[in-house]
Amino acid sequence: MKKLLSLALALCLMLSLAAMADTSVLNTEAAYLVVNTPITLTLVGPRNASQSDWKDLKFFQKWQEITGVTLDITTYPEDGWNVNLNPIMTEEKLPDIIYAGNITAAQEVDWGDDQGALLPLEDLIAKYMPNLSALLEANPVIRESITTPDGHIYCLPWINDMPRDLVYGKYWINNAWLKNLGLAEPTTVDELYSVLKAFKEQDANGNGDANDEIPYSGQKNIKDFYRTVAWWGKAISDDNLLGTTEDGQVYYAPLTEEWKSMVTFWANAWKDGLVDSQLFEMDGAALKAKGQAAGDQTIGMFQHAGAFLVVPSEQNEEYSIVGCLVAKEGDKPVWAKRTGLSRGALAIGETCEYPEVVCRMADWVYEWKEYGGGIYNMRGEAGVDFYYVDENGEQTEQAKIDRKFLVLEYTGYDSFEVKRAKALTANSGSTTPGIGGGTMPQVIYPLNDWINAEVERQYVPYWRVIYPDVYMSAEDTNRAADLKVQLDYTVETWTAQFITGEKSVEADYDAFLAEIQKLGTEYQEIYTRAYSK
Ligand SMILES: [Ca+2]
Repeated sequence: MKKLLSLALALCLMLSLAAMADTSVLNTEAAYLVVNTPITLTLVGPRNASQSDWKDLKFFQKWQEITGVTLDITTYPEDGWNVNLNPIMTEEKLPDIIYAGNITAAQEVDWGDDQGALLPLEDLIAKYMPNLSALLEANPVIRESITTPDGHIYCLPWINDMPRDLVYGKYWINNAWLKNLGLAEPTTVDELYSVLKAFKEQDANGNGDANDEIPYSGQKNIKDFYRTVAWWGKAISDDNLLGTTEDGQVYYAPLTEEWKSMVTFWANAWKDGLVDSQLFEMDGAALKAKGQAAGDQTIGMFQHAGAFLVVPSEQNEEYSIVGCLVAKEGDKPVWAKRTGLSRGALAIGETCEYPEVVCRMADWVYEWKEYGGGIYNMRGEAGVDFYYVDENGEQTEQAKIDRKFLVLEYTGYDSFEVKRAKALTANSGSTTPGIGGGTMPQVIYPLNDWINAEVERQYVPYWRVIYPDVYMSAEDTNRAADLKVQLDYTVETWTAQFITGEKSVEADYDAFLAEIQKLGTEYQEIYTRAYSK
């Protein structure tokens, strides 16, 4: 027993010595200054053509200043970046930091799990990155989405938590017309159908002409139709038309019965004149021209990021988001949520001598309140590149404390985005590590407040990450990409033809299913395999 105890003591001593040795360069006391003795780290990344030399950007200068680390920065043109990166990753001495490198999931698996050229970061994150750790703790789906099949994290992500950016589509309906006609907001697909019919038949804009209303308009974007399959319970990711049921079954939506319901709904709406007959010839500019045409408003409903991007600004709040409809009362509403992640934003080469220092440095950009790194990465320096203001746009002392809204300062530049790229940060044009979005102080822009409020009201209560970011083998990645090209084309062609009546849902739907059955099933199987890993 005594022997065991002393062994345990000796082990403890060894462990604490190891921990001390491990952190001898790292200053764990200071918030900013992370090294006790000056060190130099190499950093490589792809420079976007819009950006100045990275060494001249304020972010990199500040990063070095507050950490005491000198960065030896080498950038390559973004075009052809991989041609440069691939040989770099086979060198004996790897770069310490690969920054904004768009490292793909397949590269992570290859260079991380298979070749060991990238350093596994999960233990370092737990130990040295309290800000990122807190985010991963609060959002397990982020951790899942950045963990490779072998259970390692090789790359830090960019995390966008702005709710309005996390939904794929926003369907705006004219609430002034609803009021004019004494109609309630629709909650089922049948109610929506009745509303659209009333818009068409009952002079919804009240100008005495019962024929100038377009119940549903839009631009030529087939996904605006696809996405509404969520109203029948099968929400999808825009990118691959995949989703998961609550018990974790992966589906490729065009193979489901709900897809047929969605197609039937819009085919009927088209036949009844409820959909803009010019929709498939219109681009975004044409839709906007229609929404902003002089005279009475003629559009009842449309899909867009914000109503004011189509209709005049003063009508912005006359359009509400159509809620997560259900096929029949009592069904559970669902809407697809993005993970908000861009993976592959920062990795550490396996030969890096000071990975704990890199992690401590990188943790700066996952927080903005105490240390300001998250906002510095996006907006530059408070009081110089932007000013905190109250909700009225006034610079007050209280606004500096509240840090809710800001105005941007870009004197001498065409826009703040140009200033970001030329003077401030690689975050303009590149996917850097860090956070952006909902928890950050907002650029004051009242028109967006309405979008935010409506997204909170109509989508947030029902949304779910419908298909997370996954890792696949190179073979599966290639096969899935091939299948996607064929499936996307076939599904789009048939769906558009069903909607516009060129093909009959009753007579031709089985032929459509037969055409996608084999490839669609294989596609679904690949993603089921990736999801269950
Ligand atoms: Ca009218």
